[in-house]
Amino acid sequence: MSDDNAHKDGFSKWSNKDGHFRRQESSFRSSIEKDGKHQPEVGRYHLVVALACPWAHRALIVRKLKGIDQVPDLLPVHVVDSLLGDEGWSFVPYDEPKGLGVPGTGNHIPGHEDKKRIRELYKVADPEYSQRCTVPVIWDAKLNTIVNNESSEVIRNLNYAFDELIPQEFRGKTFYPEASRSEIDAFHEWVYPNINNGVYKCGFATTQEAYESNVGPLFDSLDRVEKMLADGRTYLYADTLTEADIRLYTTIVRFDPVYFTHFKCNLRTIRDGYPHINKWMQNLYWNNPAFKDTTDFDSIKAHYFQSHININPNRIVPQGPLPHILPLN
Ligand SMILES: N[C@@H](CCC(=O)N[C@@H](CS)C(=O)NCC(=O)O)C(=O)O
Repeated sequence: MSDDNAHKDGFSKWSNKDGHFRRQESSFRSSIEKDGKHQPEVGRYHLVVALACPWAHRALIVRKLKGIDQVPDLLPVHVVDSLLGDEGWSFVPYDEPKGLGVPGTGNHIPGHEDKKRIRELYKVADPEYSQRCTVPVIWDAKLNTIVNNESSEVIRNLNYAFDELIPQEFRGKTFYPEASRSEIDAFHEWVYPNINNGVYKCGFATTQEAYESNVGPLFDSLDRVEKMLADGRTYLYADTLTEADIRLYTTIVRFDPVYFTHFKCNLRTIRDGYPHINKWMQNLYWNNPAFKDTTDFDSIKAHYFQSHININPNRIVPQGPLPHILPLN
């Protein structure tokens, strides 16, 4: 375990001695590919997510956009409980499938019905593993191991991993188009640290200095995205949906319901302060089921407000903002 993650469990221990939150490096970095260790196959792979988690949410969106959800047993989803406790994420029965292909009773990976927590699965994959046990996870049931637990790589892999097994219309479809790669990569360079992870750096800061040094760059970066979208474009790049949209969406859709209050990201809301970002988000949510069907506001709110007891000791989940996302007009 690196110094950055010296504290194993408990959200009160998420920050370093200097009060700054630092996210750990993901450990499992393989991919599903033909002729590789993890070959594409029906009935072999599983996706473990928390509906609240913005990183796991990326994978759920791409799974649906690629039509992977349309092939039974190609990549079934296992949803963990919304509460992240001291022991990490737990597997619990989840009775509302929400169009995710989630089994109605129980959520365990076949063969691992005895596992109560995600950390037990990580131990199967690597008995020496001692870092935080995060979602998303792509699980290989044949080799009994984790293929990948880094969302940015999972979503790239899903672009092509199952292309021979999914319906024809989805084959070859990519959210990382060759012609826009340098622009998309450059976008991630400032959006990941300042926005995607930036909200966490504000929320998990344990000193005034740490908070203040992150809240400015967060809103400066939102201002920058707002300017990009001011020409009325539907998508960030190339007139088409790319991973830049997907990765930004999962943070923005959580912003007003959670980050604004819970993480103290409260200089402006998206709905009142960023009309172009708001419109871009509304369009994705209301016009594309891959976004709407995978966005579970109840789970999102329950997770953040109830799990981080150092931030919200009484675990009260606020009712608003209502509606959680404004209708398109
Ligand atoms: N870099 C990872 C980050 C994933 C991550 O941090 N997930 C959080 C949930 S939002 C998690 O599972 N945390 C569990 C824990 O810290 O115990 C990715 O993008 O996949």
